[in-house]
Amino acid sequence: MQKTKTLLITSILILTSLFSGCAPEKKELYIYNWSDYINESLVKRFEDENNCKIILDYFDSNETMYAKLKAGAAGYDIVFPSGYMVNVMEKEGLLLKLDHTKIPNLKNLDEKYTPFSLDENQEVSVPYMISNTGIGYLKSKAGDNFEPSWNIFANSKHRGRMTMLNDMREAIGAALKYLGYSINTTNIMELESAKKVLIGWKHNLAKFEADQYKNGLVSQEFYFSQGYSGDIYQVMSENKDIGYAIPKEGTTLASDNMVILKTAKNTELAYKFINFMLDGKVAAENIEYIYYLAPNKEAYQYLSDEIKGNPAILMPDEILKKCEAMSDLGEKNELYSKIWDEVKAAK
Ligand code: SPD
Repeated sequence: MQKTKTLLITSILILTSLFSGCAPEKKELYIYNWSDYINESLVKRFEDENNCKIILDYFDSNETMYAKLKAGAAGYDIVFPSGYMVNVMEKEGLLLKLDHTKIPNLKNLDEKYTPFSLDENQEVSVPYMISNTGIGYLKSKAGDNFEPSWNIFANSKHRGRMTMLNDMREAIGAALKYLGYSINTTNIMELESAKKVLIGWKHNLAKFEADQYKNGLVSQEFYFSQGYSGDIYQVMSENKDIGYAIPKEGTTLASDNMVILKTAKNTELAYKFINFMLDGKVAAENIEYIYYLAPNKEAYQYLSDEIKGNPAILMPDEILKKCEAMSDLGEKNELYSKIWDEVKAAK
């Protein structure tokens, strides 16, 4: 009788603790990424396989993300900066030095693209996606003889119907490319010329914006938008009139990367997540969904013909030659910030 009573009390205690919130809580992983930059079914799969919860937060430029972290935003485990921003964050001591034994799928990385990441040996970052920047446009507005050039933004006929990225390196970079200069120049004369061009273009823009512009193309509010390759391809199925082109003057190439912050609370889970994203099949599913290129040799065999034949994703050499990767300009970065402030303030 005593035994039955003890068993009953123990069972009641177990049940009470389960329903009173004492059950072990799920581990959490906080990820800070660009918007529309991950296949969320993969996030769900990782959560299920690892019995954890992923909390996603989004940014629209490297500078916004960096400013938020510097202003004290804590709690993120994994962040997705572009190559030049990895350098900046590394110099500031924000990044965890990576233990490669915890990321065996690093072997899948495609060495053709790893130099673009600027951290070629993955000391603090792992390449995630390669993208280029171009012009998303409405074919019906561009006409049959459209010759893609950054100078489309000088065309006052489309005033108020065009946007450029709210991203200082991308917007100034477009003006520099138009003038035939490097997107990494620190030459004051070249930067001043680019500023004048960009202010001229600004008069015809609806706005500088880096997130919703693609929906403006779908709704036909915007006719021409400077945009990221995959973002434009993501919305093409919603409006067949949308095209994407790389301007004849050339453009920027970005390698966005996964990093673990030194302040991360759950580094083990962060390593697991990075390794998961580097799995060949997972990377292929991600590419198919977001239309960017994961530089992953194992993934290519699983890609559809549509993706394989898309020159904005698996870029042929003649397109790659037109692209330039952004460097970290160190203290000279200030030159760009100053020009960007002047462009923003210009009437
Ligand atoms: N929606 C995701 C866009 C990310 C593209 N890469 C950003 C590169 C910035 N130079």
